[in-house]
Amino acid sequence: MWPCVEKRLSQVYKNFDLKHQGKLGIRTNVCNCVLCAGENLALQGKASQSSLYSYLGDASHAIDGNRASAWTQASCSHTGPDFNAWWRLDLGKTHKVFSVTITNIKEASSRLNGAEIRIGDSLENNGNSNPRCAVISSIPGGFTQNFQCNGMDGRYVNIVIPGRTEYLHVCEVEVYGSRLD
Ligand SMILES: [Ca+2]
Repeated sequence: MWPCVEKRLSQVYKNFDLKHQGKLGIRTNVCNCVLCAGENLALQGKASQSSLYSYLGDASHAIDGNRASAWTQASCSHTGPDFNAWWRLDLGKTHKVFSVTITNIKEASSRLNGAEIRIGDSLENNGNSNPRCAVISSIPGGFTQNFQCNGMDGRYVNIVIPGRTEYLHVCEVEVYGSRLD
């Protein structure tokens, strides 16, 4: 079902068993860590957002493979001041998502505080009603943070700032997971 992950897991089991035979508890931790890995699915997806602040903030800039985090580098997405502002990644088909990595903008980084990562197959409410992977409490300006989603199934990965009017900008969104087929 997940050939890439299974291959990686079997290799870790093999390597780890050679060094630590019988220490199953530690082995489990190693496997959990490996489940975070995989290819960045976002690079093959399509991005959209609730509105466009300026051409410098196109939604696709959050999946251009570049974590550059200064606004003038034109590698961040940027909506206008929307109520429930959102950014959405369409993976084309349902995937199993293990983690999402987000790079925050250098300037005005606190705008992302309280944003939610939502993953699922529905476009109801622009995808913002899909199951929640995580709430972003805060990411310092220019920094990157990883959020574990533990194998949530979904075609859409949303970032939404619920309940207030705010600009939403993200400089890179990386989605690690596996295809389901
Ligand atoms: Ca970028």
